[in-house]
Parts: sequence; structure tokens; C-alpha cells
Amino acid sequence: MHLGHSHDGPAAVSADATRPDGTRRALRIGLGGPVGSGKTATVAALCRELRDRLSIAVVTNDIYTQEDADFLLRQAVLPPERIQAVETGACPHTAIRDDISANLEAVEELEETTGPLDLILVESGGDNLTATFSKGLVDAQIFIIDVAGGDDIPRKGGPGVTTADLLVVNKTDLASYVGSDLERMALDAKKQRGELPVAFTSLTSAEGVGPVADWVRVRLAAWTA
Ligand SMILES: Nc1nc2c(ncn2[C@@H]2O[C@H](COP(=O)(O)OP(=O)(O)OP(=O)(O)O)[C@@H](O)[C@H]2O)c(=O)[nH]1
Ligand SMILES: [Mg+2]
Repeated sequence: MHLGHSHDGPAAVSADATRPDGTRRALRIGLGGPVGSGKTATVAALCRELRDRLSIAVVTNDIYTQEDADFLLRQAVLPPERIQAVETGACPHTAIRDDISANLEAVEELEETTGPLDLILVESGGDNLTATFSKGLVDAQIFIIDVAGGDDIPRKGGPGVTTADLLVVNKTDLASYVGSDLERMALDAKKQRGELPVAFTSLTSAEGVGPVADWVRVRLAAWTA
């Protein structure tokens, strides 16, 4: 059961940051973005990179299935009890922004059964450029787009691109095949986001999810400081 958190929209204040015993609860990071941009692949890579030093759990959101959770289970990125699926049954943004009760219940159950945790990653189902997480559900959000979706995506804006705490442009290894101009994407993203950070990743390269993992480590250090 969740414990009386706000279920309001994006303007709501962050969920209570301490556990009943007064210690800092796990940092909750949401990962959103269009269908197929690499959200689950990023979650899997983050788990592999961070699991030795951090206690991690994951919540996935799919509309009709538990496909993403099943993928993470098959890949054994975490012990099975640390991966929970939420079947939204509706547009993904509904479950992460408008009625966050099922997701809150999932994160709180993970804390209760596998905690104390350092980090909970919440993957949204793939949606359009308008989907963002309620601040009552996550403390920070990553918006993941990919170069194959078109190099005009950063220019098109939308709250994910303009306001996410980190914008990830994934699949840079495909840029030359689909004619995407990475420099232009970087310039457009800078124009939309000002000082907010942007990471370019290719999960098939040696560097992989490194820039995102570095950003998570910095957020976590600030969270626990
Ligand atoms: N070439 C390449 N493929 C990638 C990269 N990242 C992810 N993929 C592939 O892209 C496909 C979609 O990745 P997912 O992680 O399932 O994407 P998703 O955003 O979770 O998709 P939904 O949850 O359905 O919205 C998979 O086949 C991945 O292997 C990358 O950096 N480069
Ligand atoms: Mg996914």
C-alpha cells in the first residue's frame, strides 16, 4: 500500500523523501520517451553498471503486457524480486502522471520487500513527446529519444525534451545509416534546454550507458548528501 502521497500532476511537490524511520528513501528516477527509443535497454545497462555498488529495483510500465519486465528478467539484470511490472491498461502517461497510484504502490512494495534500496528506476511505456512523470512519483526524470526517430525531434520540443532533468539521444551508432545530423541535434537540444544536460549514447558501443550512469551517480550523491 502507498502511504498518502500526492497524486497530483507535474506541478506537485516531490513525494516525501524520508522513510518512516527518518532515513533517506531510495532516489526514484523516471525514464520516459517515444516507443522503441531504448528505455528498457538503458534500464538494463544501468542495472549492470551500477548493481555492484548500489541496491537497485525497477518498475516497468506497459499498456497490455509485461514485456519490458520479462525482458529484464530474461537478461537477469537484477534478482527477480527487484523487478515489478505495472500493466497500465491505458495511455502510458496516465499511469505516470495522472493517476500514479499503481506505480507508487509498486515502488513502495519494492522498498518494503527488498529494501533498503538506493535507487528505483521507473520506466514509462513508450509515448509521445508530451509524456512526463508526476513529481509525486519520481525525484528526477530522464527523457530518451533516438537518432532513428529523426534528427528534428529536439527541435520539435515538448515537455520531455525541454524540461527533463537529463535528455538522452540514443542509438548514435545508427546516425550515418538514417542520415541524422548529431551536431544539429546537439544545437537544437541546447536551444530548447539551455543549461540542462544532454547525453549522446550508443548502447552497442564500448562507452555504452556510461554518460547516463555518471549522471545518476551525481544525482544520487546530491540526494544522499
Ligand atoms: N543500434 C542500437 N540499437 C539499440 C540501442 N539501444 C537500444 N537499441 C535497440 O532498440 C530496440 C528497442 O529498444 P528498447 O530498449 O526495447 O526500447 P524501449 O524504449 O524500451 O521501447 P518501448 O518500451 O516499447 O517503448 C531494441 O531492439 C534494442 O536492442 C542503441 O544504442 N543502438
Ligand atoms: Mg521498454
